[in-house]
Amino acid sequence: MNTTKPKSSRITAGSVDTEHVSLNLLRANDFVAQKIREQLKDILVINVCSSPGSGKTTLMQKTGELLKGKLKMSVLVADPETDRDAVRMKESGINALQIVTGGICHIESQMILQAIDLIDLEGTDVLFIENVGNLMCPSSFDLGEDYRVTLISTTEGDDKPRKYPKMFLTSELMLISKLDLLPYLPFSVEAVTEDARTVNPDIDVLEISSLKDTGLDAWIQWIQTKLEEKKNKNNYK
Ligand SMILES: Nc1nc2c(ncn2[C@@H]2O[C@H](COP(=O)(O)OP(=O)(O)OP(=O)(O)O)[C@@H](O)[C@H]2O)c(=O)[nH]1
Ligand SMILES: [Mg+2]
Repeated sequence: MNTTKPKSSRITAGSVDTEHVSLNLLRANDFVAQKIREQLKDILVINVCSSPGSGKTTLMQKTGELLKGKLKMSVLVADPETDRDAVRMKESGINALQIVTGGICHIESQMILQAIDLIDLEGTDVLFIENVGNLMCPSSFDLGEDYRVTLISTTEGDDKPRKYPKMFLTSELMLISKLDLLPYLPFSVEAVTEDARTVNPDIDVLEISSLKDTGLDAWIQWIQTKLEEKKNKNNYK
């Protein structure tokens, strides 16, 4: 797989590659994303995506609890309306800033560029960006993140990765969330994993339940490993 292309112009089977006959419409977004990457070179940046309600904010709250005393996390969270998610995170003691997109169905890099000037990132080790709940539009927008993590909850059905391939093609990790509901649903962990790996053979997969604290140790370990790798890479530069 060609992983050198910007995520905005990676295509999946069934798409038409118009690269040689049209402009890259997201070039300005990619340019700003690169600026963010340079500005946040000492912070691990993780773009958290999913359908509405798959458990992103609940996972952020749990992650804050589990990282307490180990790493400092901050969150930029976007929703079309309301500051409910930032309020929930602040109530959990997390440094969070709400981006209200005013109806826009995804985050663009210029929103993050402005938001990082408004949030205090002093001492932050990991910056999470909770994207707008949507498996389609956010997939095209590079936000200057190091990693993209997509949640797929057991209530959504196990057939989604190939229906919404770009999200999974551009993610490094798929979190199968709400695992506690598995006994009540016709959802196969094997089927969803196979579907995702058909689109992206390299995608990591973890199974979690934020409600029942299942699989969260592996998630925290994944974050810590990626942070260590980024720090080591910076030291060798
Ligand atoms: N059973 C179960 N429910 C969960 C779990 N995680 C989250 N939920 C519930 O799922 C609902 C949506 O959770 P949120 O964390 O708000 O989901 P979200 O992805 O942030 O939602 P949006 O920001 O609106 O896209 C809430 O009622 C949560 O309590 C889980 O592990 N198990
Ligand atoms: Mg949320």
